[in-house]
Amino acid sequence: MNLNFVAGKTFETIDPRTGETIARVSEGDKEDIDLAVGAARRAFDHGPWPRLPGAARAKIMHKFADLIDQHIEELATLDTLNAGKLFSWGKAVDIPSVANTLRYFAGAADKIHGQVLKMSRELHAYTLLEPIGVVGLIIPWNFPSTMFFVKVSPALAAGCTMVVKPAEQTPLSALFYAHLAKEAGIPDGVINVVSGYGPTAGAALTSHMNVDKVSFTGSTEVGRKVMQAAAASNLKTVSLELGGKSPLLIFDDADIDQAADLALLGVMHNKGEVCVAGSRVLVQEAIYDEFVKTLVEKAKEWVVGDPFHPNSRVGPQVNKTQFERVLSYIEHGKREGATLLTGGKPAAETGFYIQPTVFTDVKEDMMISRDEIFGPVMALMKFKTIEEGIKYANNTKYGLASGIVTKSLDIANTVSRSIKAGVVWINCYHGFDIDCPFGGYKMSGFGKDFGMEALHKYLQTKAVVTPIYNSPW
Ligand code: TXE
Repeated sequence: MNLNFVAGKTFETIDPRTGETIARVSEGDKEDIDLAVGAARRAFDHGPWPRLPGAARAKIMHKFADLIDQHIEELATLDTLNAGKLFSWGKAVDIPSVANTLRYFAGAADKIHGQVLKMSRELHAYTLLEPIGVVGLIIPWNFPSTMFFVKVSPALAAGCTMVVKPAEQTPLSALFYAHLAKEAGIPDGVINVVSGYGPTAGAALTSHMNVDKVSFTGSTEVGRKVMQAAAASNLKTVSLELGGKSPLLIFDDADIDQAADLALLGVMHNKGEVCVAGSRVLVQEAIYDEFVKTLVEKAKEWVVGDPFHPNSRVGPQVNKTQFERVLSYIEHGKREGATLLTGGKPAAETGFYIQPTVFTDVKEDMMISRDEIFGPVMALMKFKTIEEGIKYANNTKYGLASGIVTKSLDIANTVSRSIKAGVVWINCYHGFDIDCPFGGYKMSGFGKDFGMEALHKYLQTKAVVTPIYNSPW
């Protein structure tokens, strides 16, 4: 952890409950990224981490996970203070899960091996899976802890060294994790955290000649810049987890109570600041009116309030920019002719709270149906046939997630094969597990986080070939 960056500059980080500054954080820039990449390079080329037996790396990762378990309350507090996330959820789910993410990948660290190949010529060959090298990990602000470990854990297990750039809105927990990494015995230079802004520190990482891979989570616009920077520098490999406008399809045979609960969970969870938010809810016409009635009633259960309060279900948007952005989408929705069923306004005098908002009469070409809003805003649409539902669901440039609510196995199987998205949740939503690959289709990006596919993003394959029987090859 380096709290004293080269230029000695700092930036403010705020509490979205009040908009007030809670800390000043060192602002890393290009020079600091250079130093961090240099440290990671030395640790990769000469240090112990990539050379340790997998079991030894795993042991240290387990210690890291145990330390997180010992600090659950502090870490959940930091993410609540800095990102407005629900404290009860952080304490019960987010922070314990990041410790388990480390343990999951620690379990893989000593099982990384290649294959013996069945060659068609008189050659003996096998593959080695080697760590890809120095990786740049760019983290978003909506899940500061989860996304930190979704990227750091497989990279550690693979034997990579890394430079992590947390989002400028939410640097606090990442700095705490850097401290715990040291305490756990992760050798110097393996995890380098540089807090700073995207266009400076982030861009320096993506265009650095000594970084071998960048794993990015953020907006589709910046994802494009990341690829351009990689192409223009050393052709480093890139994986991108970007935005979404995910559909939840509710069919005529659905249990209406369950469907309304899932629809609200899909888009209100984490105040809608979720890349997989089920922000387009498509309901088959026979149950539409009854569904809407139930939904509006149940929306009242999504209580907006201080994220430290146990009764709150919707905290504040992360900052003023996001707050204003969401409100401006709501205004667009009204102007475009959608009907506001509930919500639509700020929910408090201070802080960045927004009422859970539901629009109906939404048309496919409206902005609120096309753009990722990243707030507690649902766009409701009606469809007639299964084919029409599938067509609406796929009418988006994104393809991150989707959901289906039905009792029919036939519908579930047919529709899940027709939707162009990286995950289909049937009769559930946000059904995440670290063992389940997660990542987008289309402009939601490529390369999976979670699951063993994530480990392979941080590995590369080398073929080793030797002749047999005095073969001339
Ligand atoms: O994202 P950015 P923003 C979407 C969501 C949100 C919108 C804007 O719709 O409303 O993006 O959010 C770093 N080179 N998502 O502007 O800028 C930045 O510092 C390298 C969806 O905050 O993409 C931060 O660490 N890095 C998303 C990270 O990128 C750069 C989560 C994300 O910030 C950079 C976040 C650059 N030129 C926003 N510019 C998801 N998929 O979950 C910025 N960054």
